[in-house]
Amino acid sequence: MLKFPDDFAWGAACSGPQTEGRFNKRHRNVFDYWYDTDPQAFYNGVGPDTASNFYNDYQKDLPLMKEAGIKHLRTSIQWSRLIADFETGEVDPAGAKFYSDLIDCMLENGIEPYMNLCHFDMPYELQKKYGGWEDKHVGDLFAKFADKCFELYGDRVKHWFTFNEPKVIVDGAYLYKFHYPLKVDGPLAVQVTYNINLASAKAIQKFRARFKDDEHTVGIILNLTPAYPRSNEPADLEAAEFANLWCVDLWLEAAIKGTFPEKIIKILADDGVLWDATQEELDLIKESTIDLLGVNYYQPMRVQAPAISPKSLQDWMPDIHFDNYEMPGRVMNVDKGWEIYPKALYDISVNLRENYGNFPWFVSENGMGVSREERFLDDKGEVQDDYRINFIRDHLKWLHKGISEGANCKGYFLWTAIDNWSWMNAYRNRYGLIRDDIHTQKKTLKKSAYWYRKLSDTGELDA
Ligand code: BGP
Repeated sequence: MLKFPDDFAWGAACSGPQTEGRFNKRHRNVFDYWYDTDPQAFYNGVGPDTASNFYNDYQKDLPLMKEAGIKHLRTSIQWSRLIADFETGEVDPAGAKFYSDLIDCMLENGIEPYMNLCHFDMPYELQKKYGGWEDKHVGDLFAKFADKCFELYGDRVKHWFTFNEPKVIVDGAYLYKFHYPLKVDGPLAVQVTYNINLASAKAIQKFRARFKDDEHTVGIILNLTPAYPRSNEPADLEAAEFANLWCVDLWLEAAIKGTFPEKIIKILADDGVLWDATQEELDLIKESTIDLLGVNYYQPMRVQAPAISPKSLQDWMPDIHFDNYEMPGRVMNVDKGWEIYPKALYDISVNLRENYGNFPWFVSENGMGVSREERFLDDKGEVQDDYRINFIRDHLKWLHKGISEGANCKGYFLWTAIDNWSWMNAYRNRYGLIRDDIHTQKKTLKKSAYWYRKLSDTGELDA
């Protein structure tokens, strides 16, 4: 039996665009627009229209989450739902009321809200008019939206986050074509990387102006996928060093220390693709650091030296510095094609302890997506998801080891509470403690929900 600290936060994470459905929304985000114009780009042609119907169902869903032991819930406020006019920041009354009622309902159910402000969901209008994060002005508009959220809900929401996995916006929208606007433009990806960090700092500046107490915290949620080299050959080590700098440390250092790693600045400058930045902006980033870090972790990166290839500096892509490789013998989640490597959570805890002043953090996403989960329904209609229980247990064992060695980890939020819609996978990968039968819209606790409830009630892991 492993015991977690008494004040350890047990929770789950989800997001507005993946759960609410498009009901009563004033504006479209980029995914809504993309789905309207090309539904077949989405798995089985299923888009975000209904999602888990959380907009209509939250009063029933939250008590179910409570039953599953979820005491903290991270979701997001959709910019395209809350705001009527993006330039002025004027709110849409129905959107404002929805989030207010939702927060009240969470609190009534004893679930503490953690609110995130961007879960990949750029309003389409801003993408069209400015190119979204390509234009620094959109960062000013984002800060205006953030400030509106702080003003409206800061009395009840104490923990705020500017972005979820901003690196995925860069990867999906500007490098590898899995998020709208589906561009492949390395130098632009570098600029967007900077612009998002700047936008986060601008939102944090608004937060600091509004909240002077110790109770409110602001943070960012980063997907930390540590890169492990294929071998100890210098070229492989160099590839892993670049991958860690570009994918992990660039974001971590900007958020925690307000600076960018000198090594990555040098590499980008040598490659001729360093972002455009002013001293004033860099000063703002320096003074607008976070209080609490959210760490999403699903799988590691396995990297090797890049193959000699026609990739040239003219077409700059981060890939000129590293290639991914498939490590023989790695443990795979067959359904998802993702590697399962729980020890990385421990490695992350060591990195944060040794290189980031033991900065406070929590696991803001970790979970297992399984397809065709109806395979595991028993005759009472309960999903027997022992694989999920094992997955969580294995990750928590390593996390516990990190904590026992001094890691400043404050909690564990599972992805996710109720099966939800996702960008490319729609409803293929089921992650929830609660099953959503999308045909009948019936929601039922899975076996893992009862197990998670016991864990969160006692803080004891049956390891
Ligand atoms: C993370 C995202 C989540 C969620 C999860 C699972 O990167 O923050 O929004 O979707 O991945 O991904 P998927 O549902 O595509 O399997």
